[in-house]
Amino acid sequence: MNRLSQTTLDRLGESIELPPYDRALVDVGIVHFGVGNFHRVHQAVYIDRCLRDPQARGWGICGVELIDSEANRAKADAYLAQDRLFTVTEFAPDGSAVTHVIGAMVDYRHAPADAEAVLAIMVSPQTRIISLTITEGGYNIDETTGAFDLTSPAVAQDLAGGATSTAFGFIVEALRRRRASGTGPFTVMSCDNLRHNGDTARLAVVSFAKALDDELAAWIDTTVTFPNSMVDRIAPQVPAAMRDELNRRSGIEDAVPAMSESFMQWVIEDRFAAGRPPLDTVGVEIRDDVVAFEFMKGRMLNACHMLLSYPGLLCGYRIVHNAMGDDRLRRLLETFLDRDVIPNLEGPQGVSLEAYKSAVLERFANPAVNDQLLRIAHDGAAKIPVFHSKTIEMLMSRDGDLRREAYFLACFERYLRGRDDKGDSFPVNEPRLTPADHALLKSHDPLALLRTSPFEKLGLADHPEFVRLYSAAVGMIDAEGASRALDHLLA
Ligand code: CS2
Repeated sequence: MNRLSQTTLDRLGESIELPPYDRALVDVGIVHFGVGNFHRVHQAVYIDRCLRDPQARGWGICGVELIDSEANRAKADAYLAQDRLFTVTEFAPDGSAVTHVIGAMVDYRHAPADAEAVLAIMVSPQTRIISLTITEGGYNIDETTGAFDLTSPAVAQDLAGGATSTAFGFIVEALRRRRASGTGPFTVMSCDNLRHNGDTARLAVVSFAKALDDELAAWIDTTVTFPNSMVDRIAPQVPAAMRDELNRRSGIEDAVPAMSESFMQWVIEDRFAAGRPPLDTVGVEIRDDVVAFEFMKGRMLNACHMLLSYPGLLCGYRIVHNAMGDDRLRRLLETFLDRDVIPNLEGPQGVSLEAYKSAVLERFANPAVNDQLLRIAHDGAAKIPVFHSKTIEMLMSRDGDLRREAYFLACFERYLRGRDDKGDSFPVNEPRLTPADHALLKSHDPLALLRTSPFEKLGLADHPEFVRLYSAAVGMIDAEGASRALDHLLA
């Protein structure tokens, strides 16, 4: 097996797609925070394609990881040892797979060890975009007030001095220096899967700056741009066994291989303060109506992912396509889309929601991707309100059929106990739930979940019909299991 590095590239097998450009000629134009699987199979792949255009060689990526953990230090060492190259293996629904070596990341910094160097790169006039995949919770927005939370420990620490443990600290300090030196603004491009990701990034960055310097905040607000975007590609986790399997398949020894489905999509507003790579030439859709795409994806794809994961886990499944192979779960998703979502959703112009639905279900059923239900289930208390609240709200206001949403939340409540119908256990990871929420969940209140902080504002506990359906679903799951409860729901 060939160890991945710049010097071994010409020895890799013929079936491997290599970067067809000279990486030595590529300069950093984008500093990216959060080099996780999703970034590597999405933005990095699109930029890799852009770099084939000789005019676009100024758009290489400098990856930055903020969190100081052993895993991240190991990752930094791995990237260094393999010249910041990594493989992405894409699996099509027919089982065929292609491995690409992605060359777009030409620099990589582990911020805790290298903060000044990161700032120096961000301040360079060559750097024109700062992009982010720092997760939904990473924007530090207080769910109740909708405001940026200045009191969270990392933010408070950055505000107190140094400003180099959060992305906001780095961005605002870099902008302060750029303004002082007359270098001018850059674009802040969020690639996280949240509603109005650009507006959210603006809120976070401008609020952080305001807490330090009003004038700087006003300058940022008027000169920096924050395009909204819809990003989409399923990127499963890569546990050690899968890593070995990917390497065996490619014949390349990559310490950090990534994998994905073959599908990918990126729709973004054309708001770039200092230019952009030729994204439109590599399949990125540049449009003004990004919000319509966000809603479609969130309420259909992500909502269905969640709707598959909790009932699926309780029924004993762990892998997405296996759960999709259960005709009842597939029907649950289809009925949910047909009856609860599509009639209450306006899609983007020129896009058929029916076709989108079929594509989503086909993607979930792709047996080569092996995506994990637990990956999707993770942080449900934060994600469910984002992806399901609009549908619930609309069903409530139109006297719609709330049975599927009630069953879904009942399954989520039972999932929190970490045991499936057969008594097998699984890990539960819910960082959004507070100690008070956990105390409530342990109480004897049958509607405890509906009263926890993430769900409270949906008003579910005050809706008699929802309460009736939810209580019945919980009772049925307790008595006969989630699988039998699903039979009843579909009958
Ligand atoms: C998943 C997403 O974590 C989740 O909730 O639904 O990660 C999903 O795979 C991506 O949004 C696909 O683009």
